[in-house]
Amino acid sequence: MNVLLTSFDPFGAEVQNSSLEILRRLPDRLEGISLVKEVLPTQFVEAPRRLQTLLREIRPDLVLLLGQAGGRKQVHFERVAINCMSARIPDNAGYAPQEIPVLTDAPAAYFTNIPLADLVRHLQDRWMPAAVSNSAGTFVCNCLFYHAMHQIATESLPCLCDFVHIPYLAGQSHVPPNTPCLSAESCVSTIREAISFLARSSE
Ligand code: PCA
Repeated sequence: MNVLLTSFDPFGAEVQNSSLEILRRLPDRLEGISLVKEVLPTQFVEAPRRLQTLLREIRPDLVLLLGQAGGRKQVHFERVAINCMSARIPDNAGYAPQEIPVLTDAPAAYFTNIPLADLVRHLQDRWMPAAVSNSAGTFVCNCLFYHAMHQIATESLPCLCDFVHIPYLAGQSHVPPNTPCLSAESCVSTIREAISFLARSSE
């Protein structure tokens, strides 16, 4: 079984990205499963381009795309990727699309193909800080998620895929006061358990 995990580099005025911190703390092997870890640039054009190549080369059975969502309180497993880009700030290439589709002549949205509710219930039963999110936003994370689901659909790839938003981490630099955050340890445990659960569910 092959698992691909991606994270993003810091963006905007930030010097850290919680998704990158979590990716670094995850092992290369987990219960006999090999984890391929890749850091993608926070760029609308370049990140999906790199992911497209990775999906073709690695042919993963499971892809978890990790990104930071500062201000959220839990690890959020995203339900849906929408065909819209609208950036509040420029990406790391200076590009800030406004109200344009990710792809023309493509569906309005794609749902994740993981067993979302079962996964989140499983994690919550173990007191892990997990929840379903119904919006991945309209910035680079949603764009990457949309491209991944579109490729899986159009190339009929046998691959489970979801986007996971990680809150700020305790001790992360430049976090505004009174902003929710989680410990890196609890985020890592949540992602590890999610990988184990999804690996079992895809057998
Ligand atoms: N979070 C941003 C893009 C990169 C990241 O880590 C987002 O939620 O779109």
